[in-house]
Amino acid sequence: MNTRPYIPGDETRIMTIQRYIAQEERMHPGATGEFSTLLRNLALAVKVVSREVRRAGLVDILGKASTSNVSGDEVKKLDVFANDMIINALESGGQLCVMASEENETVIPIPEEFPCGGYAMLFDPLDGSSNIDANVTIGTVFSIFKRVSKGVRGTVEDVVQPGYRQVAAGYIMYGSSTIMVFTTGKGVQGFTLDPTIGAFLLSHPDLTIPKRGNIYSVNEGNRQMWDEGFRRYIDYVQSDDPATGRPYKGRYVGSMIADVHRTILYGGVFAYPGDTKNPEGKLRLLYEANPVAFLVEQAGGRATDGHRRILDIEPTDVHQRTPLLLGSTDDVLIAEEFINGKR
Ligand code: P6P
Repeated sequence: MNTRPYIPGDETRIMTIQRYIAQEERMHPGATGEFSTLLRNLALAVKVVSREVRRAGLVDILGKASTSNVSGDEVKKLDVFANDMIINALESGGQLCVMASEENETVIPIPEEFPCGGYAMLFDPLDGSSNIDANVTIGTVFSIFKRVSKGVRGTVEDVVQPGYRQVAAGYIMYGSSTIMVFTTGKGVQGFTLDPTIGAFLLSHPDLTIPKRGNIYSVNEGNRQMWDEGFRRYIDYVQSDDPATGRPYKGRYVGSMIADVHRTILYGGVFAYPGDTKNPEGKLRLLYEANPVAFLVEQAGGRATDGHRRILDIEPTDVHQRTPLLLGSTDDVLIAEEFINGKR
């Protein structure tokens, strides 16, 4: 398969996301094309979201939508636009039986007038939205399961599934460029949007996370509320030991997708641990931790809650939270040793 990345100047060797998905599909004789159509429709929806994010400062789409979501977070107009855009682009395609979104308290049924498909999708339409007005990188996160319910329409059972059952997951990061990074269980591919032709082009084939890095990424403002073991881990990465690349660099954007993307590219660790105020941490299991955990594992890294694999957690609620520790395998294992009192 031609996986040579798009090389600026070599305009003849581009691999678009459509071609990539079609090639993948041809490698699966039983493929129905349903999944490929779903990813293509999602790619279209996020291209529109990217356009709105890029011009948000120019049109009156910033500011508050004077509503708040199930988490009680202030919802900004761009969140609402992204949520509606994705729902409208995907509900009529016939690939999904149900959706769930961070912005919706209950699951989003497929309207009666549209066919019910074989997949369920969860998404956070605009993760990091508190950074929108500051023009800081934000992102869309998605997680896709095969349908498990047997009725006429999809149900909450189709979205409340453990992460190891995901068939695909990914994020679209609206940063200095718009990049769509996703996995279907066969490695991690990154596609960069070329706005001059409106196509996502393969730019990061087979993304692989370094076995160990020298960057740690956590909100140190929560230090006083951390468990003792995690506090000692941060002391460890901040102490001087050139042989192990310490002290590590501290990098924290406050938009999970930006911090996770950097961690996949450069290595190290990203963490949002539980603390005395939020024992389950802040991040959502189903549409934040699960998709990034699937990606990080597919890139050769590790993702746990400090004690068990994120993808093995059996969920009970669409909006449940989980502590999250992910990144280079060696770094996450060392952090777990501190958390579990072995160091
Ligand atoms: P804090 C953004 O609001 C978000 O959900 C994630 O994208 C990000 O990693 C986290 O919250 C940041 O939380 O408490 O550090 O501001």
